[in-house]
Amino acid sequence: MKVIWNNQLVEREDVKIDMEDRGYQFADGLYEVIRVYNGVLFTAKQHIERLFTGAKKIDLILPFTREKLIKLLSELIEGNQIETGNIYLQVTRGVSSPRNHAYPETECTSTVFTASTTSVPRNLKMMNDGIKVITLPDMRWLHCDIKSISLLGNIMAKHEAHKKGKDEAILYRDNRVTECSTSNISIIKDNIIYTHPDGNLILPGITKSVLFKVARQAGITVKEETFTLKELKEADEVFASSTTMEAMPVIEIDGELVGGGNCGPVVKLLQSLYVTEIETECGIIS
Ligand code: DCS
Repeated sequence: MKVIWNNQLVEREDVKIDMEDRGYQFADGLYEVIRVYNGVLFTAKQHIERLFTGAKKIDLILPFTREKLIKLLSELIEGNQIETGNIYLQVTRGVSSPRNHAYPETECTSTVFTASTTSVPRNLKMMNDGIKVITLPDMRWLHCDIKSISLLGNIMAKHEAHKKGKDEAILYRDNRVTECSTSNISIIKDNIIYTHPDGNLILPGITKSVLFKVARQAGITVKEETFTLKELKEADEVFASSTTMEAMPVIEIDGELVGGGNCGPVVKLLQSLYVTEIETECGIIS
């Protein structure tokens, strides 16, 4: 399998990362997951913009321009012949030896950039049947807007859900729902979509931004306002959203059914509007 390592397409076995890489030692780095449909990157510009915004927030100097990155990722898709799948990319701050929490002055940094692909079909069954979730206190840090590779808080929440035989964990702070361990969360009440506003407590998801754009175009009101756990459980419909999940109906929360345990009409509509967006950018998928 081909991967990108520091702006070169190489065989995966040829990658060498220093054991003192700050990504390995401190999780000092950023990542993105970008979806590929028909061999074409979907919403790549938005993902790359979020990466550049995150890099600015943590003084990370990215080793490429936006244009160069798109070119490299396209070569990677081509190299691995990916039709429907994901690109995972990450950039770390590189080596600072000996180990030292403080990062070096910007001029001395040597970032490490890697990217790989996986072929993953759209999970149509799950998008139709929906997922079951639990709720948990949001124990993560207060810079959730940064797509950091430091994901211990997220993986602990996801693992808790899996231990209970569920698919995802919805997180809350002070009784207000923030997001899920690997996705954003929105509810629908009386045909209005509610979701936590962007800010430092959630990741500004690209998928939700696409979904809200098409929802508003279709005349659906979207309110970027917080909602409580009680409002979550009393919602008409609930959906998680992410690059890999698209608009994913939530049909059970903490053992209680949502919307009678079926994907509701608003989420169904959002799913089909999302497919139209994909097809506009990447060609026909259905
Ligand atoms: N919130 C969290 C905590 C996430 O990890 C993700 C995506 C999202 C929201 C949704 O963001 P996008 O709509 O931009 O994907 N998580 C990625 C991940 O780690 N795997 O797949 C998607």
